[in-house]
Amino acid sequence: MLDKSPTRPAVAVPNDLAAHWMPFTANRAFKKNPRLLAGAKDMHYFTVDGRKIIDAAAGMWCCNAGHGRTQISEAIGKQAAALDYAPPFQFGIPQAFELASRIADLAPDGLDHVFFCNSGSEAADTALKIALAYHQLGGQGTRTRLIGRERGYHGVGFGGTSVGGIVGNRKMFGTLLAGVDHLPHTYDREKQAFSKGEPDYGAHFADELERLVNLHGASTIAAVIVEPMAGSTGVLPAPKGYLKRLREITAKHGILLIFDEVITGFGRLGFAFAAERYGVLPDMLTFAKGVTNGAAPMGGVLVRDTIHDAFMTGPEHMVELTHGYTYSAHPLACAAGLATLDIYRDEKLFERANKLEPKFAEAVMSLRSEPNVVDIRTVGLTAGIDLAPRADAPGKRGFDGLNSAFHDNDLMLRVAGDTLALTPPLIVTEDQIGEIVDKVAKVIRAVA
Ligand code: PXG
Repeated sequence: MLDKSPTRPAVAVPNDLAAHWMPFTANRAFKKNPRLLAGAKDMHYFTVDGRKIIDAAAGMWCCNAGHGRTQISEAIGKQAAALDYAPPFQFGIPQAFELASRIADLAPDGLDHVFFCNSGSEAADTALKIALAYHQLGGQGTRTRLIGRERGYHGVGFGGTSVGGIVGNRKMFGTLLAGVDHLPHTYDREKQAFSKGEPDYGAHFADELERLVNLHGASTIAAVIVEPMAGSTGVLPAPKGYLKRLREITAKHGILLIFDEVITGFGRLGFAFAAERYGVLPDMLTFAKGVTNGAAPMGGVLVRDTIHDAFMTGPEHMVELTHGYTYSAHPLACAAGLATLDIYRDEKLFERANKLEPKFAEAVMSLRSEPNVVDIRTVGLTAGIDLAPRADAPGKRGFDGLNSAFHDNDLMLRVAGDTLALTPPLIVTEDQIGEIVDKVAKVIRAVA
């Protein structure tokens, strides 16, 4: 029962979990056996009952500089005291311009403009809308079709859900956007199992775009959106040469290419953005999560000059893009973002991730002989470990792994179905990688 008593005393632990309908959570199971967090510092979370949990998930792919960074919390506090909120439509704050310039500096040359929003979902929808509007402005208004990819995740807005390729996220929500199609995903276990980094096999999956062009006609297609490394569906790195080929085909047909770098941005693959790792320049690039180290909600879209400039025509008193959010470039998020980028720069965290990649890959690959492990993929400071599903209940072994990790092994990891995902903060040490891998081995045995 929901306790609405006004006299209820403030307590550290809630006495009723009913009111909060939790997102992407097995609510009933959680509320029977909660995983409640009270604090965090560096590589660890603290539970409400005082246990110290090593964070192998960077929160949820967010906290690349680790937790409790005072530089960030102080910047947020100062900003809240100085200017709590400013309207982002027709007004601006200096910090928003500074942050946009610094993000553009980190991005490959050509991606020079930033449109801010508050999440990865909003970033995906924003990029898709910019693509449609751009083609309309250029006299190519027939280009309305959007292409995503199977096993892709672009958040939960109607746009992102439509181009997304996860059946469980799509099937309850009706017809979604019209005129969307999907590339095949790039995973083939038989040919790619236990690959470190980008698998050798699979560049040809990009050629499927030619098939969609032949089917629909290039003049109907606005944009293709892909994650350079599919994160949510279990860490699927792009095969070698795949993204280059996708770039060639999109360019040939006048189709915009959008990289969703909500996970891969800000160092996860050892570079500021995966676009740099792969030497491929997309037309737009979405980011979120790591931009503020998770300390304040923020997302955004990096946009190529040619696209941005196409909007900067018409009467100067007119709004060029009728899109934006009340909290676009929120002062607290901008302050958090600036402090976060300082830390990434001063501690050279992207380079650190790059250097640690081979050691991380080797350590995680040592799990291949553990029970039920059918594949392991690693790239950057990220790994996906596929466990064979229980015959009667797909996803149960993974879910049991999440619980075993948290309750019995003082470990936080991500789970996607029966895949365990590791994506620790980039401050992780080699010893801590060893500790995480040891704990994961115990979890895998516990759910055998
Ligand atoms: N794009 C990508 C590539 C993402 O990974 C989003 C968009 C949406 O971001 P927001 O901020 O709207 O949630 C994401 C989010 C997981 C997991 O366990 C991954 C995400 C979210 C929740 C869980 O893999 N990614």
